Amino acid sequence: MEMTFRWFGKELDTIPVKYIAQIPGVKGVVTTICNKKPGALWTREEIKALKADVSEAGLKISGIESVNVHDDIKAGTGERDLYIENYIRTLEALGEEDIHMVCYNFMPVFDWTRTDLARQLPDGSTAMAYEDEVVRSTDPEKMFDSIKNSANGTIMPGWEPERVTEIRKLFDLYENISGEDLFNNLVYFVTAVMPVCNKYDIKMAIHPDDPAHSVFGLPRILTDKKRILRLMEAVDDVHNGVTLCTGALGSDRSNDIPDIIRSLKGRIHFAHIRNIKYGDGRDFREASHLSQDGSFDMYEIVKTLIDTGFDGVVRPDHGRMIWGEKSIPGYGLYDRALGATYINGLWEAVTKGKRQ
Ligand SMILES: [Mn+2]
Repeated sequence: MEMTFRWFGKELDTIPVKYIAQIPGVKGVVTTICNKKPGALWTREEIKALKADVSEAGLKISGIESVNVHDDIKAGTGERDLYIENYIRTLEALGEEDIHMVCYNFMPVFDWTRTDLARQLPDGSTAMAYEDEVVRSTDPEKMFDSIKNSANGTIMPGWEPERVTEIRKLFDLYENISGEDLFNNLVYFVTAVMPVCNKYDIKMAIHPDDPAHSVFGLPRILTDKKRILRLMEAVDDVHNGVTLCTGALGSDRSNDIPDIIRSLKGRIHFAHIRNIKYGDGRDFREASHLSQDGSFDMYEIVKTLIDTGFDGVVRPDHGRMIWGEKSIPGYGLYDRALGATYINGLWEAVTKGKRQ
């Protein structure tokens, strides 16, 4: 297991990368070229510069989160082959620079959705939350506004304010796209990138949909075990793998995460480990990583990853905002560092327990 931390690069992130190097057990970062538009080509020079920023702190790039997929690929328009060609050339550049894991998602329009970026908790910390009723009673443009206004002055990756002008156009693009179309477009994309992934041993790790159900009427295709396995079988190559995001999958409370981990044995290349606390219906809020603070059995999740031989990249996922920190919501230093330390503790305990 390689414990890592997500870092949004020196221009966007509030956290200096050298602070990340001080978290016990963290060996690398998962990062991206900030301000890179989906579909744009990444050059080797840009990747080299990113690597230099990270290695200055004594860390390595353990993977890319994310190389975003252009909506023309997701919607399967006539332009998609052009953007797929750029994606292949970007993977080639990453492979040449010795980077072997790429996280991406196939969610239309939005990367992820929350209705509250700073829900006040009884101990004075704040956490992101999702309320289904709010999504049902608002529209996507209002959503952009409210996110912009509550992001602590930071730019939320995936919710860049300039995207709001494209929103209507994007919704039109998906108007006649069914879940089945979206799935077929995903298979088309994955099939097209497999040769370059095989050549450079790049493990593609698709992030499940967050939350694990449709928002604003948009199709969702990676929400449960059956649907993820369908993708694994459609392109049966180890380089076609998954980011096991406990929070995203767990947002549907009928998902049994240890069971999903077991069924994806050998195909999980990246693990996002975090905890959420269920409210009514589909509502939830994010919690500290600790089992007792949320709805998941974190020991069981870590144990199942170890039992199934998982040996990939791990990172703590979203944290609360604590100790007065102001950062990109979900991506502060302190609570995620506590999460990394807790996960490392679970990992050591399970591993040593197995030896006895
Ligand atoms: Mn995640």
